[in-house]
Amino acid sequence: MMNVQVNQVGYRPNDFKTATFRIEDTNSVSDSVNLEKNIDADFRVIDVINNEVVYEGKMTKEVKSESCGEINKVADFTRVKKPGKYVVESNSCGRSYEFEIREDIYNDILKSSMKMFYLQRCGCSLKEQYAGKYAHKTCHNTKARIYGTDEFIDVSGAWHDAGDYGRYVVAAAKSVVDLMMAYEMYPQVMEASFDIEESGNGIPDILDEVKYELDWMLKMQDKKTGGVYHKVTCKSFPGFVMPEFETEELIVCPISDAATCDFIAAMAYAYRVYSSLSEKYGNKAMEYGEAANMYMEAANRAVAYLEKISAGPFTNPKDIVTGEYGDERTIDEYFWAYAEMYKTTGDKKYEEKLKSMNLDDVPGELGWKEVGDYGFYAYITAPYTKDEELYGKVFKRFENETEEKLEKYMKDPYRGTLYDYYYWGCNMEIANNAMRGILLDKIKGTSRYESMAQAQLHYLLGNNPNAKCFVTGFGKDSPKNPHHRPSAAVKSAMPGMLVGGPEPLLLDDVAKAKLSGKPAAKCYIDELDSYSTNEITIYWNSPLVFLLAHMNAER
Ligand code: G3I
Ligand code: 9MR
Ligand code: ZN
Repeated sequence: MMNVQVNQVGYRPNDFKTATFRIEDTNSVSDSVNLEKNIDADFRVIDVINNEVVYEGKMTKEVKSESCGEINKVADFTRVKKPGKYVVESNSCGRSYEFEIREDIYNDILKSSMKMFYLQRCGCSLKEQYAGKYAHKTCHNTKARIYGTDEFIDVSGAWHDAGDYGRYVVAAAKSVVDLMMAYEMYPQVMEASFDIEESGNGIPDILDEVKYELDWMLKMQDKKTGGVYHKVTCKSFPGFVMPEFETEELIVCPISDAATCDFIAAMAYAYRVYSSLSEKYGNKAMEYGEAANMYMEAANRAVAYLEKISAGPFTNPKDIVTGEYGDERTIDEYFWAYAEMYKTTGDKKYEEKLKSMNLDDVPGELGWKEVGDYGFYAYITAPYTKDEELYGKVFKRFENETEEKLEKYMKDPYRGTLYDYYYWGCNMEIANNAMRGILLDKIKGTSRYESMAQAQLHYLLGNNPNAKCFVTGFGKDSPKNPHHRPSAAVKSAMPGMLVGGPEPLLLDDVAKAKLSGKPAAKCYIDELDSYSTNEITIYWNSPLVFLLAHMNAER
């Protein structure tokens, strides 16, 4: 393995840039034989085209990282700004991969990570013109049985969740909201086409893509009660086939609180975005305005449901083994739902509901399971008068959580924000932490978290202890065998997908067999069957899109 890690894709000229040198691998004798401790104090950046040293600098002191099982030094080369091709090197660690500095370095990866959503579309056929080798016939378009009944409903549409073909409401909610946030914060960047069927219709592709998911979510709402079904999948996972070959009966699982709350949050959010489009894009946007009204009505009906009924937390019915997305504690989902309703309507009744919750019981996070930070952000940015006490508390929570990440960032030699907290899908946490910093900076008008945010992208794209660019199809060494059925079926990794990353609990057979004894941050393996480390999901890509939009914005 290389001993010098950088962002393998590269940097924009004005980005913060650091490289991480592995001075010693405390976990493996064989990897550290030629590394004499303390030899390196200096590093160089070399222009590989002219073979010229363009920068020399001093590394930091040694940093010991338990979770990586390494002793590292960090080299800052932010001052190298000239577009070109470079490597970073030191006497004893050798060279990094070659990387580029270029103004538009993140254009392709942003497009590709956005195109991923189109390629995950369900309930339609994907044409070769847009999908290349991932084209497929119409999938999952038969009516689905409502669990335990003889009633069948149409729930076609959505994006396939992940490496499997399930469609889950809580996962959908996070994804659409991240993408809408990216569009709202970086409209110029996110108006770019990513070459889908709707391209050229005068409306940004991202809005058509998100609408595809939102319109499916509408179908997941029970017409009678307004409650929202948790998920639709078959009873179990299929083999590694293209989606149209998963033909078992589709089953809609029961309504849950979490799905209903997340649905409200996403729909209330979508109303704000889609109702205002005709101001920007004129008559072309008429039908989006009509959709917006449907989203708002749907949100209201779901609120009415929650006011009458509590469906409680979801657990898989006994004969269904697909992703559970279970959650015992849903106070954060309630907080998010009512905060978005408040932000959209200004109706004080929603603020009253927020005030009645004990904030200490509301977990933060920007996940599928813990969603409090979305609620905090919505309340903080709601354009209405706010209860001073509640506002103060919410703001503190959001700020404290971001500060905790900043501390971890400063301690971690790879400049990630996990430090010692690695779990299934933790690459999402990396992207989320960048997002949280960016949002807080925006609220406060500061740039305190900017270097942390940028470093999270550099981590994901190669500056990490696994020396991997975790996005398929990019960088010098990216996953070739993601746990993703279409990729496996056509024997080629679909590009633009962020894999989950290290999971030290070793939760699949490959991980158990091949990762045992590794330090936490290195419990990752690029094998098809390692679903706990090498799967992909829509809600890991969505914060990546947000971060890439930020990186591409005018700076
Ligand atoms: O909530 C706890 C937290 O309190 C604790 O600190 C942390 C540390 O281990 O764990 C947290 O729970 C984790 C949970 O995700 C929430 O992040 C569990 O350990 C972890 O095992 C669980 O993994 C989930 C996995 O399904 C298994 O349930 C992933 O987040 C989730 O992304 C994944 O989702 C699957 C779907 O079920 C099916 N489709 C594919 C998708 C991706 O693998
Ligand atoms: O492919 C499934 C993946 O999407 C899930 O995240 C994972 C955990 O629920 O399960 C995968 O399916 C495997 C199943 O759990 C066990 N048998 C092998 C399946 C494919 O590897
Ligand atoms: Zn499908």
